[in-house]
Amino acid sequence: MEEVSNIGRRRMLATTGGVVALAGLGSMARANAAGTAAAADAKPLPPYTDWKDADSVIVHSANTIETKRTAFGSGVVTPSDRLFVRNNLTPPSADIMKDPDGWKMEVSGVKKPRSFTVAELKTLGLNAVPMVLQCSGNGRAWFPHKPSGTQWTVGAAGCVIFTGVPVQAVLDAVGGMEDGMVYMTSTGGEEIPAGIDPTTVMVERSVPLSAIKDAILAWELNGEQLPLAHGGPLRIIVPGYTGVNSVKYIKHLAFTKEQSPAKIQQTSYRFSPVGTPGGPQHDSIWEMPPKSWINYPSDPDQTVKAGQVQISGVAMGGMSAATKIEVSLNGGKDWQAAQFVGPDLGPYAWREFVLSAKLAPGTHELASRTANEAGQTQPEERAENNRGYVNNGWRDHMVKVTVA
Ligand SMILES: Nc1nc2c(c(=O)[nH]1)N[C@H]1C(S)=C(S)[C@@H](COP(=O)(O)O)O[C@H]1N2
Ligand SMILES: [Mo]
Repeated sequence: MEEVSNIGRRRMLATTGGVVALAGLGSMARANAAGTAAAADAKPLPPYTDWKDADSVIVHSANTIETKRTAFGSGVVTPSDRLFVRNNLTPPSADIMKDPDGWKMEVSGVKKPRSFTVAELKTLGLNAVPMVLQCSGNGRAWFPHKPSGTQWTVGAAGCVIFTGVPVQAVLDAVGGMEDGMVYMTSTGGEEIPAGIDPTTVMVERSVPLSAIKDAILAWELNGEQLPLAHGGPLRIIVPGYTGVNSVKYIKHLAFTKEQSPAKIQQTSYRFSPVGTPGGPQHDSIWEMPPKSWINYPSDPDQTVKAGQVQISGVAMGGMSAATKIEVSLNGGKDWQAAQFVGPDLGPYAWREFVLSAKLAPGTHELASRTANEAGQTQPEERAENNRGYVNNGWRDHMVKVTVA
């Protein structure tokens, strides 16, 4: 914890000093490369994630693991062993993965309430959804007021393919929902420690019923058994919404009149003014806005060779497809169209993009900005909010590169 907050302080100092862009990431990468002290501080992967590629991730804590900006790779799909991990509380025991098909989920707020095993769900329908999974706090490291929480830069996000049964097919199997319901509420399967008011810790999230349209209950990630770290045996996936709404190890799917009374619904994940704690009166963090960032070049310890450079990154549209992508070579003064490359995996996936540009020796501030089919654009500045959610400002995501 101490180490994280020190990095946070360094990052903030660098930012107020006017070195925007990669200042934070740079100090962290340099600290790791330079000091044996920092290297000794590098945390090991926690056991439930020991299959991850250690070189591709930053372990912030046992429950928060970030993909390095340089490790997204050049394929549109983020490899599972590089995908970020985020748990709000200790994940369930690995024992729940011994018989994944036997995992049970209760369904309520419907005409014929009942429970389903994963094996039963597998008979009801099948769909695969390529989508960006992104933590609400991705980009928090750049908020100048230093909100509490993990200091993610870009790596609490990945584009992955989840496979499972459409929620609508499950609803059809139980005769539809009861009248008057307003939310779909999912409960995580973590064990709540005895003696604690469950609402203060349980992961239970409500989303509007419109989210049902493309939601699935997933048992597969990138074509393989959904691992415990990512919510196996069963997880709800709400495409286009921030990560917290895709509840892992789901044990209860309810259609409800009210939002969950859990703290994680009522006061956390709320868009409140800086200095004001979140509450039910503030907007819930649900739908994601459009966002893009450059992944290459982005390594502050790497000098780029002068000449033709393939500037590349990812662009997501949020609730609709990313349809436009522009890159600036001079800190946002001038913009030019970049090209989408690689497969288009649908509205919820990100697109890779490239701009081939000639870079002269010196330092360059490279930025990208996107827009989606619905006409929403990626803004220059982050939208300030108390807990540092949904940062999509292109200025924060800009990279400063040295070309020699
Ligand atoms: N049951 C449960 N579901 C959860 C969480 C959790 O702590 N418990 N964390 C949420 C948050 S905040 C995020 S960003 C995503 C992260 O998904 P991942 O760990 O598969 O990357 O899971 C969400 N679903
Ligand atoms: Mo998150």
